[in-house]
Amino acid sequence: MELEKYFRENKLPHIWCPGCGHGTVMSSIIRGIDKAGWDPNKVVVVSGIGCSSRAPGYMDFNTLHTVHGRAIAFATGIKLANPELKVIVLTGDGDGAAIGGNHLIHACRRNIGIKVVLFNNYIYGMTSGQYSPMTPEGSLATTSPYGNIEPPFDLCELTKSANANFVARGTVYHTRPLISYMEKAFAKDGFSYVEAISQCPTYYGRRNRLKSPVEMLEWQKKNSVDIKKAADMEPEELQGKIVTGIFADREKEEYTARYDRLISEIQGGKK
Ligand SMILES: Cc1ncc(C[n+]2csc(CCOP(=O)(O)OP(=O)(O)O)c2C)c(N)n1
Ligand code: SF4
Repeated sequence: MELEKYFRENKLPHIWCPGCGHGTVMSSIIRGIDKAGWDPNKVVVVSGIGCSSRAPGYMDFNTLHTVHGRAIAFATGIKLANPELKVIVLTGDGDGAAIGGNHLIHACRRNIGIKVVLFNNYIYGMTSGQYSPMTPEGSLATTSPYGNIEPPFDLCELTKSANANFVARGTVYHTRPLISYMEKAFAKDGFSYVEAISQCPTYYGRRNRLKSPVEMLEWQKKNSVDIKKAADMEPEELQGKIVTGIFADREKEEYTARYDRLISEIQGGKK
C-alpha cells in the first residue's frame, strides 16, 4: 500500500521515544483514512498538546496543533463552519479525558460528525509521567509515588452513555482490529470515538516494572478481553483487563445535518 503520500517526510524523524506506541496508532489512522478514500484536501486533523498530539505534524492533511484539551472545541467550529470537511481529532488520555473531558462528553451528546482518536498510554507522557484520569489504580507516576488511588474512567462506557454514534477500543498490539475500528469510525456520519491503547515505555513502563516496549506489548496481549467474552465475566475477573471491541454502533442523525434540516424547515415555513 502506498502510504508515504500521507506523510510530511520533511518533518521526520519524529520526536517519539524508541518503542513508543504512538507511531502505530498514527499508522492505523492513516490506513483508516486511506480506506475511506477521502480527498486529502478535505481532511482536517486537529490535536491538542502532548506526545500523541504531535502526530498531525507528520500527517500531510490540513492540520491544526491547538492548545491543551481544546482540540474538540476547535474541531467543532471547523465542522460547523464547513460540514463537508472530514474532521479527525487526535488526543491523549490527559489531553482528552482530563482538561478536555468536558468537550468530549458534549461532542458525544450533540453527535457532531467528528472522529476522536484517543491515544491511551495511561500517563501524561510529554510532561514526564503525571497520572491521568485513565491511569489504573495502584500505578506509579510522578504524582502518585505510592500508587494511584483514583479509579480510572472507562471512556468507552462514558462516550457510549453520552450518545456517541460509534465507540470502540483496540490496542497497538492488535493492529488489524485497531485499523478496522478506524475504518468503521471514519465511515460514520455522526460522532465517533476510538480509544487506542498505546505504550509509554519511558514514563509508564519504566516506573511500573514493565521493563521494555516488548514487555508492554505482551502485557496488552495478555490482558485484552474481547467485549463479547467480557459480557460473560464478573466485574472482579475484569479488574485490570482491557476490554476491546465495538461498544456502540448507531445511526443517529448527525448534528450539522440536523441543523441544516432545521434551517430548511424554518425557511420553508414549516416552523
Ligand atoms: C493549559 C495547559 N496545562 C498544562 C499543560 C502541560 N501539558 C502539556 S502536554 C500535557 C499532558 C499530555 O498528556 P497526554 O494527553 O496523556 O498525552 P501523551 O503525552 O501521554 O501522549 C500537559 C499536562 C499545557 N500545555 N497547557
Ligand atoms: S514520553 Fe512516552 S508517550 Fe512520549 S514519546 Fe516517549 S514513550 Fe511516547
